[in-house]
Formats: sequence, structure tokens, C-alpha cells
Amino acid sequence: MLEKPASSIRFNRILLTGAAGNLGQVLRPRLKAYCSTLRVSHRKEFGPAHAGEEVVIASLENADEMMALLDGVDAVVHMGGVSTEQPWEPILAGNIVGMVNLYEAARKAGTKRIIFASSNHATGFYKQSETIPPTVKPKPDGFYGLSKAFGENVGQMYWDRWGIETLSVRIGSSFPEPVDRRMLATWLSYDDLERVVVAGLTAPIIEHTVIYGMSDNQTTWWDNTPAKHVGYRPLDSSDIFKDAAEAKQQTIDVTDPVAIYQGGGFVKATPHG
Ligand code: 15L
Repeated sequence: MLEKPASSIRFNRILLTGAAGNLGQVLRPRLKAYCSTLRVSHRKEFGPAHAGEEVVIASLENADEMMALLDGVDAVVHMGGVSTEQPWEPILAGNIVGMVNLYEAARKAGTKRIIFASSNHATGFYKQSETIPPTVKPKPDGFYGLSKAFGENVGQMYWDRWGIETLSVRIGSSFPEPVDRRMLATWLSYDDLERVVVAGLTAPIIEHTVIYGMSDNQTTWWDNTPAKHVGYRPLDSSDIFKDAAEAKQQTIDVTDPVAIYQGGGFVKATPHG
């Protein structure tokens, strides 16, 4: 958790979707410092509100529930939806229909800014031998990555047509520490996750910007230079975990697509039947 200046409150109400998910749970105690009220939502019951919070149960695919969820919301941190490769139906409901429902509700509620948890899997079929900027065309590595590329386009369209600003954060691997060699390149520490979200919430102008959610790792496949105007500067690095990660994974099959493409195991995931 980062130290906050006394004057860090900038919003009346922030909505955090997917508040009971892995990264939602990380952000929930951290976002409270930036708003008078933090509205936290999830599709199922997930316990009581903490001080300064409102709990709302809502499904992304239910347009009426999303309208009620966005009522009175100034800014959204959208961590909800499907976060792994899965069959098409849940991805269609949560990440395609749900994304449009979220933005339609935001438009009608007058919400001005959204931080969208996109994913590196929107560009998972670029090679690990490349270093790409966030401006490259998407190369999704499955239905999940495809839905994230769609989500980024939703953010673009709602900026161009309706003036809602979005920071699409192509999150790498946000875990307590990198657990394999791939994550030495893709790791995003929890403190840097907070930094990139807060940068997106507080930068004066975002329009629709795409950025990779990555720490300051020595090995990297992503060059965030085109998104420098967001003001995100990572302060953590995977380097201190390098020896441990390499010891855990002593050999690599360089002919395996998992080791060739940035998406790693997602490029071979087959939950599609
Ligand atoms: C993601 O988008 C997933 O949500 C997360 O669970 C990780 O697997 C991550 O990508 C990754 O690429 O490591």
C-alpha cells in the first residue's frame, strides 16, 4: 500500500467492479484513499461494506443492474469480467455484453473516466523476441485476449463519440512475485498496479490511452514510451526474483509456443471444446 498525501481525495464516488476478484481485492483497500465513497461490486454476495464503502451486487450482462450500479459514479476502476481463457459463452456475457453495458450505463450516468483492466493477452501472439509499444495492432491469443481487444475498442469509441476517457491497462502478471521465467518480463507488483491505476485516475488528460501494466523489469517485451503522458512510473522490478524464478524453471523448450509467444501458456489453452 502506497503512502498517500493528506489531500489525496479527488473523487466523490469511485466504483470498483470485480471487487472480490484477485486484483479487485488488492485494489479495494487502496482506492478508498482517493474518494469520499468507494462503491464495490461483484456478481455474487461477497460480504459487508467496510468504512466509507457501498456494496452493490450486479452482473455485467444485466443492463438494468449496470444502470443502477453506475448511478452517481464519477470514475470506474473496471476489474470485473472473465480474467482467464474460457469457453466463448462466459466471455461473451462478461467481457463483450458486459463491457457495452458498463459504458452505456456510464454514458447515461455522466461518468467521466474509466480505468479498464485490459490484458497482455490482447497482444499475446507477438513474440518474446520483440519489444512492442502499446500502439501495435492487437494479436489476441484466444477468446479472452480477443474480448480485451474488443474492450479497448469500446473505450476508444466512447471517447470519440461521447467524451468518456479510458485508460486501458494491458496488465501483465500481477501477483505477489513472479513465479516463472515469463513473469520476469510480465510482472506487475501490487504497488505498481496501484500506481498505474491512480495515474490513470488523476492524470489531467487521458482521452483513450493504452498502456502496458508492467513493473520496471530488466527483461521486458513492452515499451510504454507512447503512454508517458499518463505519468505512470513503475518503482518495483522483478530483478530481485530472477535467481529464484530461473532455479524453479531450469530449462526452456525454445520450440514450444509457450516460450515463443508473449502470451505464454494462454496461446495453447483449449477450454473451447
Ligand atoms: C491475465 O490476463 C490473467 O488475468 C492473469 O491471471 C495472468 O494469467 C496474466 O494474464 C498473465 O499473462 O500472466
